[in-house]
Amino acid sequence: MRHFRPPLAALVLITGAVSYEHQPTNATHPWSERIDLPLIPVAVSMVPTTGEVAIWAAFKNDSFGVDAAGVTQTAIYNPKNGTIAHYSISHTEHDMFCPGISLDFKGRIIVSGGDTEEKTSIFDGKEWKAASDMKIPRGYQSSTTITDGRIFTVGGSFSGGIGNKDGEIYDPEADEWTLLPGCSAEPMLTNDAGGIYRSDNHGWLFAWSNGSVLQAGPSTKMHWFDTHENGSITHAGTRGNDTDGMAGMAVMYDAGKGKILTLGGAPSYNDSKATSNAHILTVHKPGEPVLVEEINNMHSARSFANAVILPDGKVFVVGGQSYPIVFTDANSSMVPELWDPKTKEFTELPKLPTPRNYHSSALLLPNATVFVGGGGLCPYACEANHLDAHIYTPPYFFESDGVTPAKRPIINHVVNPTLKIGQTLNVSLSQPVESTQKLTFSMVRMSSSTHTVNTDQRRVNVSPQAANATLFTLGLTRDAGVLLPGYWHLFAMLNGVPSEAETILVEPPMASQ
Ligand SMILES: *[C@@H]1O[C@H](CO)[C@@H](O)[C@H](O)[C@H]1NC(C)=O
Ligand SMILES: *[C@@H]1O[C@H](CO)[C@@H](O)[C@H](O)[C@H]1NC(C)=O
Ligand SMILES: *[C@@H]1O[C@H](CO)[C@@H](O)[C@H](O)[C@H]1NC(C)=O
Ligand SMILES: *[C@@H]1O[C@H](CO)[C@@H](O)[C@H](O)[C@H]1NC(C)=O
Ligand SMILES: *[C@@H]1O[C@H](CO)[C@@H](O)[C@H](O)[C@H]1NC(C)=O
Ligand SMILES: *[C@@H]1O[C@H](CO)[C@@H](O)[C@H](O)[C@H]1NC(C)=O
Ligand SMILES: *[C@@H]1O[C@H](CO)[C@@H](O)[C@H](O)[C@H]1NC(C)=O
Ligand SMILES: *[C@@H]1O[C@H](CO)[C@@H](O)[C@H](O)[C@H]1NC(C)=O
Ligand SMILES: *[C@@H]1O[C@H](CO)[C@@H](O)[C@H](O)[C@H]1NC(C)=O
Ligand SMILES: *[C@@H]1O[C@H](CO)[C@@H](O)[C@H](O)[C@H]1NC(C)=O
Ligand SMILES: CC(=O)N[C@H]1CO[C@H](CO)[C@@H](O)[C@@H]1O
Repeated sequence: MRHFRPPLAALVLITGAVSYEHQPTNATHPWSERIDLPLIPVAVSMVPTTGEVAIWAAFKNDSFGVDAAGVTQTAIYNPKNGTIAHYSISHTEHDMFCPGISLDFKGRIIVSGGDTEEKTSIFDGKEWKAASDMKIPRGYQSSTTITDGRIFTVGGSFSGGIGNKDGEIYDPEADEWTLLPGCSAEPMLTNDAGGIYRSDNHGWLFAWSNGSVLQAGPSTKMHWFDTHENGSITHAGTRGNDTDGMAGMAVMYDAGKGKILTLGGAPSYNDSKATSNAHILTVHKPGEPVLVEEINNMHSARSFANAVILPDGKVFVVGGQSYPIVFTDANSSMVPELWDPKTKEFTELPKLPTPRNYHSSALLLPNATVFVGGGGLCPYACEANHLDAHIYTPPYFFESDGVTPAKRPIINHVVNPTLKIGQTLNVSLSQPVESTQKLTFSMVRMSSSTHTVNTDQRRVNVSPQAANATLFTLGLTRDAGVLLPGYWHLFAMLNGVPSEAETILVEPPMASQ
């Protein structure tokens, strides 16, 4: 595993290795001690090629504003040994606060727009590079990698002027953005009290089969974007009786079955009452109406919260405010919840040590724990700044007494960690599986998180065929709309206890892309 060693000419290392030891946790105290960070983790992303976590804020560590020079404060966190290195990035001339983020099929982090509204930057695991400008400058847009490996984006009136933030698509191999005039942002506008400046923000985008992208929210009206030629839009139905869910959450927890869980959000971005609404969406073919099922609400109403899909398919919901007011910790929802796809019910979890609201982030780590950090980054000095994170240890790590560490399976070897769509995956475990034990596998796509948006995250259930007690063949879908190109975590689960992840690269269907 390579360590991050950027060329000194391009980056300024501010603080070097700071290391943290972690005390043991248990089911009633699942939070690590506070990890102090040199900046607010407003945006976080797995670095697929190194297993580290890239973190960034704005041109300042704890505040934002007009940044003519285009600087970004970043850090690289190594979850294996707790090392944190802090860099100031200026050579890309891109203040990457409030961007679209997507991980591509080479493990690169593609960051578009935000404070420096037209810029694109790419982190390849070693260094940040400047890429082509977008055709339409934007901030608060969402972007998603699609089936052929290109990246679609739409919306984003937070910066670069208000309105007309139609879709465009980025080819990372050609380093080229192309407008999709048929993918207007108009149909996805919410009725936000803040007007269009707010109403095209943070789209809930899900790449699906054949170059399609479902926009499942935050507007109650849902749409299909088709990215072929000049692009087109088809209405996909209304999200039941839900309200507009600005700064709510949507996660594809079972991509093989087209299942999406949508949660909370509020009719308006700021100064609005959040909901605790929960829905299951079922996606069929591109262009077809999406099936909507209203389920029992969350225990808490939440805007500016985060939802993280765990290896076992449960969804960890953390932070947010019942009455969202940006840059405050008022009305914080301090009790996280765990949603079970089998019962479709939420269970409350031990309380958060720190509020995690506007500008917080959350990310599944390769060892099946969850990074939860940030909040604040006000344009002025404020009390809601949280230059820290905690690691959450889910209940599956403990026996039923809640204290004894559960025995984790160990993936010994993956025969073919780089695979093309349609191939099988051959995996061996370190210990034979007994007939009384239940072995399952899942793949969770490596992901990124900022402003409640994580379009990279999704999960696929994988059923094993046993060759013998240690060797298994995993049959995978042929649909790149389900098994989206890019880097994935592979987890083995023995009686529900996950292994550490092995890294799998799913290459896009066409070799040229
Ligand atoms: C943490 O791991 C990285 C990568 O393996 C290594 O370069 C670094 O020196 C380690 N830091 C500490 C404090 O052990
Ligand atoms: C659980 O962990 C907390 C915090 O480390 C500790 O105070 C408590 O004693 C532990 N509980 C048990 C039953 O071990
Ligand atoms: C960011 O924090 C570091 C210390 O962690 C400090 O040296 C640096 O000056 C800060 N930079 C800005 C722009 O806030
Ligand atoms: C997982 O990694 C985090 C971050 O280093 C650490 O705090 C935690 O103890 C680890 N937990 C397990 C169960 O491996
Ligand atoms: C993919 O979408 C395009 C454009 O909508 C359509 O012409 C084509 O038939 C679709 N292909 C498949 C395999 O569905
Ligand atoms: C795409 O749009 C351009 C410019 O409006 C037009 O000339 C072209 O014919 C369109 N292509 C298709 C396939 O509709
Ligand atoms: C909307 O609410 C009505 C009345 O409560 C209910 O009958 C209907 O099933 C709901 N629609 C959805 C899609 O849940
Ligand atoms: C958010 O709402 C509060 C309460 O009305 C108001 O004081 C504040 O200025 C608003 N902030 C923004 C950025 O709209
Ligand atoms: C995986 O194992 C199956 C069954 O043993 C075999 O047919 C296949 O060739 C193997 N694939 C790879 C990539 O090793
Ligand atoms: C399973 O098969 C592999 C390949 O033939 C072999 O190396 C391994 O020892 C076998 N494991 C068991 C438990 O039989
Ligand atoms: C809707 C709601 O709960 N609003 C509360 C938010 O917090 C402020 C300050 O504590 C209260 O005054 C509101 O009632």
